[in-house]
Amino acid sequence: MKSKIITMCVIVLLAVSLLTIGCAKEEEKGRIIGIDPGAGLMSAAEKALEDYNLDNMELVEGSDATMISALNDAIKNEQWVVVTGWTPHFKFAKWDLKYLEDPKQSFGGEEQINTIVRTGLKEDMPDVYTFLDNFNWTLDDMQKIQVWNEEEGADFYDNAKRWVDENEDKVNEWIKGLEPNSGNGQEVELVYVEWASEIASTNVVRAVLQEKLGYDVELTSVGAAAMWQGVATGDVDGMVAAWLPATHGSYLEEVKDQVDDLGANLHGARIGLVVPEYVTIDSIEELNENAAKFKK
Ligand code: PBE
Repeated sequence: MKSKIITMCVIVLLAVSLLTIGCAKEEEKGRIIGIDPGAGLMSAAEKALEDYNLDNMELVEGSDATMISALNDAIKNEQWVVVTGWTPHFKFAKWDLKYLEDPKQSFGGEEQINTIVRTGLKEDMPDVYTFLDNFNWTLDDMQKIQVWNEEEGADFYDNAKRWVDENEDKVNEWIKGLEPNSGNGQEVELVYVEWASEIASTNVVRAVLQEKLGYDVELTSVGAAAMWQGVATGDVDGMVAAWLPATHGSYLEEVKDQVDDLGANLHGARIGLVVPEYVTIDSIEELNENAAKFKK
């Protein structure tokens, strides 16, 4: 009887200590600081974990804002940190950062950002359609507003109006041939996700529609899946935030027959894993063996 009890105790003790070791191991994984789970970038990062067998690393969910605050904290203390990142983004203007090389192309190659509108917009609001079809700008344009948006107390819409004022030639190209202020306060509904890049672009489009063409724009911020669904069902008029071909490729695939794809509004975008310059690895392949340096 006694020996049975002892054996039981030993088994229980062993089980508990094995569990503890297991949990501790989990906690010891290096962290890739991610963003919102609906972002295409997060699926690509999950794919990278598999493609490169990054067993010692884990992907942490958050948002653009929490990713930036983790990056900020690490840089202040010169600690190693790796985040899911993209271009255009103000973080590249603010800090010295680099993309980790991605020889397996888990994050795809060069991306473009497309404008997608609901079917029927062309007939219902031809001027809005024409402007959205014409809207296109550069990496520098978009990054510039993002930097303004980062300033203390910044107002995104004021900054968009400022950009529109300072870039008259470009804006006039987008609205060439359209009657100024002919929108008569008609409502246009745009949808976006609160990524720094899309806050910038969507507010610029809103500024042109309101200040130049006389429409009343309602902006709704949602998750990536709802953004695509909103346009596909016709609940909203459109969005300027479709990262393609890879990042939102699966979202487009689902609804491609239900939306009107107006093509690129920006070329040369990119997604990947980003580290501060002082982090002395260059490739995603090196993350696993250095996982311990990317702990919390
Ligand atoms: N992003 C910014 C988005 C698209 C725009 C790269 C975070 C994404 O991953 O879905």
